[in-house]
Amino acid sequence: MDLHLADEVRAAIECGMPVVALESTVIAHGLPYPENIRTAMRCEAAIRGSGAVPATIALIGGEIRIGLSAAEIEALGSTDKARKISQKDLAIAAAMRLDAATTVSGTAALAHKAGIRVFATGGIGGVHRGDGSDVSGDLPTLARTPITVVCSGAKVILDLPRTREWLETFGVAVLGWETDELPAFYSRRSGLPVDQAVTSAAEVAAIAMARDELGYEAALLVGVPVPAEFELPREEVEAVVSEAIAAANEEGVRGKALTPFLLSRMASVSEGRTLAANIALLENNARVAGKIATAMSETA
Ligand code: PSU
Ligand code: MN
Repeated sequence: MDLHLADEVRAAIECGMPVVALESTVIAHGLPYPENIRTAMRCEAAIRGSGAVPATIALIGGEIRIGLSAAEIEALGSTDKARKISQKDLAIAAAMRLDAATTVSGTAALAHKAGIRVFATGGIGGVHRGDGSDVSGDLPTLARTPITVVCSGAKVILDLPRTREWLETFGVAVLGWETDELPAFYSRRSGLPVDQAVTSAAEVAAIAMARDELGYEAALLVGVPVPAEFELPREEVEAVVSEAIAAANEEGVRGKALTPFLLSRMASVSEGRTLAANIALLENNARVAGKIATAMSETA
């Protein structure tokens, strides 16, 4: 299966220049139009501002694309036809020549295969609330993919303590960017510990390289808190989440439709404040990921 790398991304990988992968599910299913397109472009700009090359990943007509043009991002953000796919669906989407947006799971797998070492997103998937039978495909992919994922923790619609335990059990090391707690997406703190607080991109790069030298195959997760001015208080978030989950139960929304449903419901209930926080943390995570990728290529 060929990976189609954008020229700029291919050149950067070949010369050991820093590259940061971005997912496309957040564009196609996570944010409303037109904020999705604007945010995707701002994340790319933030990565460039940190000295790295952005590579947004998606499938177009079944072709695995590592690095999209602005026009391709625009197209992906304007259609509701792109399927949301995780790692398990990659073969299906490629063989069936589908247009598809990759989740954290699908993006991490493809980025690693392309030789990209850092990936930025908003919040990873995890163990959903309730009986725990809905567990995101993001988690098992992270447990077997040696890449560095920069995020603001897991999405707050999830059962965060169980998601944290899952990462512990399956050996995904969790770092806190200037914090000793795993961020809680819209909120800076979760009360859940990280394995190590870090204060610089060089520290993350050193840990990632030590992981590689040890031949350890799991991802390194870097939790970056949402910028303080966009933070929502946890109690307010809980109220919004409960409302959204109740609505999902009432409407019988399940499976992969659940996360997009909850995100959009919360945005309307909070009058756009969850959306503003989501956009701010995505852009900030992209900026931090760019710094980490730059530190990695300086020390490689
Ligand atoms: N983070 C965001 N918005 C999103 C997502 C993450 O800020 O829309 C997406 C990611 O692509 C993640 C997916 O992989 O939600 C998880 O969905 P699920 O629970 O169905 O695995
Ligand atoms: Mn899910």
